Amino acid sequence: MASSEKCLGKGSSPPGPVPKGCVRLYSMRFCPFAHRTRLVLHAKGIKHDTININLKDKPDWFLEKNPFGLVPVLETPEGQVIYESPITCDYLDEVYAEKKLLPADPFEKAQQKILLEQFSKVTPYFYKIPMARQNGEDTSKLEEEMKEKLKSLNETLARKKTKFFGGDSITMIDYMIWPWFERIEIYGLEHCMGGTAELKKWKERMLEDPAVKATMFPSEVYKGFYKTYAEGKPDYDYGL
Ligand code: GSH
Repeated sequence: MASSEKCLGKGSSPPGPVPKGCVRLYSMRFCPFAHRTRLVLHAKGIKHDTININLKDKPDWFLEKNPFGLVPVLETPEGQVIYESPITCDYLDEVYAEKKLLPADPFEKAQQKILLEQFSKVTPYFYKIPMARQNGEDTSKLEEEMKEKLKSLNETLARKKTKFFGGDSITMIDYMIWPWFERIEIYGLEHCMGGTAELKKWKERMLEDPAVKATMFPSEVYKGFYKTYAEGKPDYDYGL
C-alpha cells in the first residue's frame, strides 16, 4: 500500500503505481481544498489511497504531476492526473456513479456552480484576517466585509427554504464550502457568522454527516497545526 500519513518531501522516492480499482489522492492533512476531495471520496465510498505532501519542500515527482504545485491531486491506475479541487470532485462524481452528489438537471447544476463562485469570494478572508491580525493591523474593515458576504450566503439559504444548499439532503455544494466552516473557530472568525441563523443551522446539520465526521480533526490538532503554520514552520504531520 502506498498510503503515507506522514508527508513526503524533496528527495523522497516516488510512490509506486496506483493499484487497480483504486484512486490516489495527493493531499496535505490540513488543506481545506484537499478536504473537499476527501469529503467526496468518503461520501461516495470510493476506494483510495492517500499520499501527503510536504508543501514547504515539495518532491520533484509531485511537481511533475501538478505543475501548479498544489494539492489536491488525483491519480488513476492508468496514470491520469486531475487537479484543482472542484475539478477533482466533479471528476469523482462523474466516474463513480454511486450516490451522485451533483444534480443531473443542468439548471440546478449551474446554480451550484454560481454558489461556488459566490463562496470563493469568502475564502480569501480566512487567510487575510488572521495574517493582518498577526501583523498587528486593524482588521475591522475586513471583518465587516466578511460578515456581509456570510450574510448574503445566509440569505441565499433562507430563500431556498431547504436544509442544505442544494435541497433537503447534502449535495456537492455543501461539501465544497464545508471545510472553511469546520475551521472558522480555529481562525478566530466565528463572530463573523453573527446574524446568519440559517447558516448556523446548516453548520449543525453538516456536523451530523458521516463524511464530515470521518474527515475532521479534533480542534486541539487543528489548533496545534495552525500555531506551527502561523510561526512559518507548518508541521504537516502534527498529531501523528
Ligand atoms: N485552486 C486550488 C484548488 O482548488 O485545488 C487551490 C489549492 C491550494 O491552494 N492548496 C494549497 C497548496 O497546495 C494547500 S491548502 N499550497 C501549496 C503552495 O501554495 O505552494
